Amino acid sequence: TPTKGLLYPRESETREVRSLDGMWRLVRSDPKDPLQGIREKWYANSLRMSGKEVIPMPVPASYNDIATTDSLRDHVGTVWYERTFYVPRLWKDGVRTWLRFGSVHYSAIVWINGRNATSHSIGHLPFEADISALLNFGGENLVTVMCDNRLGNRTIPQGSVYQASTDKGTVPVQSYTFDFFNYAGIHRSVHLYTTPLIHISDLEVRTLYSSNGMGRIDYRLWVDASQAAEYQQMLVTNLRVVLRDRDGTEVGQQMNRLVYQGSLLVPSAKPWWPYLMNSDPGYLYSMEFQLVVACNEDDSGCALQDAYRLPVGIRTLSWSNQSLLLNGVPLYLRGFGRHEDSDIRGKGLDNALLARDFNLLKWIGANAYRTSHYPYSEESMQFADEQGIMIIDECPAVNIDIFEPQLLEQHMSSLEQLIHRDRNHPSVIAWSVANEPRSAKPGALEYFETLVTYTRSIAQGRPLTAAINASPSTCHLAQFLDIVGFNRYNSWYQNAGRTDMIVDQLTEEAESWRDKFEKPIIQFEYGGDTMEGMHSLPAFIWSEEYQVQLFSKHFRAFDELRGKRWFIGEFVWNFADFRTAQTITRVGGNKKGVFTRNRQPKEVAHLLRQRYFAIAREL
Ligand code: GCB
Repeated sequence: TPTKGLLYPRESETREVRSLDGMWRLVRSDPKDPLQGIREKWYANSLRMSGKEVIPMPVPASYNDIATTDSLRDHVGTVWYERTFYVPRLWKDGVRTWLRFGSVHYSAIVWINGRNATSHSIGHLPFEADISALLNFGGENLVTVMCDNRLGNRTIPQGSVYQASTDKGTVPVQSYTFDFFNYAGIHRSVHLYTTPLIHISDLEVRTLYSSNGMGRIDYRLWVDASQAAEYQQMLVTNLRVVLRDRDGTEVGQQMNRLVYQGSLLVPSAKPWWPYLMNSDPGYLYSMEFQLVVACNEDDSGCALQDAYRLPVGIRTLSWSNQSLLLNGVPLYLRGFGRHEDSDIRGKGLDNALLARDFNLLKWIGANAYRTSHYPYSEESMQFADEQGIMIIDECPAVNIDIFEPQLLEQHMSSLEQLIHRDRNHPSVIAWSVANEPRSAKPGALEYFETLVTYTRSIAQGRPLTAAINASPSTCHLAQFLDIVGFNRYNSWYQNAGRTDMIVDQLTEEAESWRDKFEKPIIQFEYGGDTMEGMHSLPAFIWSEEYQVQLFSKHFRAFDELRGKRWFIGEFVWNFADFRTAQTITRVGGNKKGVFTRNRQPKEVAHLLRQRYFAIAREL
């Protein structure tokens, strides 16, 4: 059992949390010599001593679009970040201090005061380290991060770096087959936080809701006492669990002696429901875990060691070869594929954007999205829990192409880290193990059999799916999944302009996935690029009219398919326009958004809104 915890940093009466977000300094290393900084020990002193240009760089944000040069935008290799911070004298004794990154893309090495603190690879996932031994308490500290954006054939996702001769000499060029821009940098928040010496290091909850109104929360907790003195470790540590409803009223309590797991029953529970399935969607309890040291036999004089509060939604998720059910009700998913992407900040976490996006999701009547093509921010997962938006949670394996053991290891690691991070979110209804892998290729069968068997062993009560673009007759992955998702661009990449072919082709394809695998079927991607403000009568590709026509035909096909209970969802590609690499098939980026990149509706948004609300009303 993995015990390495990555609990989201939350303050409590026993924990302090500080943000290290803000303006950092960045130095770009020479792409021809990405390891110069390591050789010259740039981490030993301020980057101002590196002799390189120092650029003020906001965190969180991608660094690519902040400056005005293509050399930073298209940089390949390493960049270095740093900032200083103070740590209170009081943190010296009796607590541990942790440094935690929400994500750095793609890989990172971190130093504190010139000494190595931690390293991590695979973007979009958090990592942390206990830095207590490296800090100057009551003084100034320096944190330095080397961030490397290079993708190779054993990274998740894959890419390749080749050398090209240019007017600046021979330089590395990054290529990749997925279309979203390979933004890089410190993409999510950086936190400094404390825990007591005996502290909760990890938590797992699973819930059930029965039709008689009984809720049940099974919980398990891991405790880290490794840095506590021996006499402290000898003290009997008990666990008190307190459940509070949304108003803060206590609705359950339990005291466990020496065991860190149990079940809490919640009579007349308020279940977690998705948006538009109930008048009070996204209902969350707060579950408070308290580690207490029992000083006396009768628990009098108990000392609180650590307290952590986890939002918990009580629901039952189940599935069959026909449907996916929440609290016993079959789901029909009205969804989107999305990206974390916006002007200037790239993939950097932005709360204004996050709030706007959820308002748009609700405005349009969606109830789900897929985190295409990588794990999204923890803050967005919390938002989805609260707003009742269901998540197909996808790992960063997009377009994987070469099936070999070292890649498989990374791929498994990305899923382990994703599931570990997100397993307690009620909004997560499935894990997606890949997007458009070359699943018809030799080697794919053994690869996916191993991958899926492993993922199933850690799946925490969720079904497994993937977004497939191979055909039912050639795909080696679909047979292992619980839900088969396919991506298909009828009347766009094939038969462009011929929206009259959509209904037949789509219904036939969905039927053949079903016939072959007898699993619930979802379309995870459909759409066409649409330039906002471009009009054409009759409809012509790239015009707003064409997007409307293409969607309308898909709706007709979906309506036919919905009659068959195994067709359980439709996902538009994409929620909003997004930045891509420079290619001749993309005008300023991928324009398949229903919303523009600055989150205003295209004409099709109004049509989709009518549909999503109409379906929601039927159910
Ligand atoms: C796909 C990919 C997605 C692309 C999309 C497109 O199949 O899964 O990442 O953005 O097609 O627009 O080409």
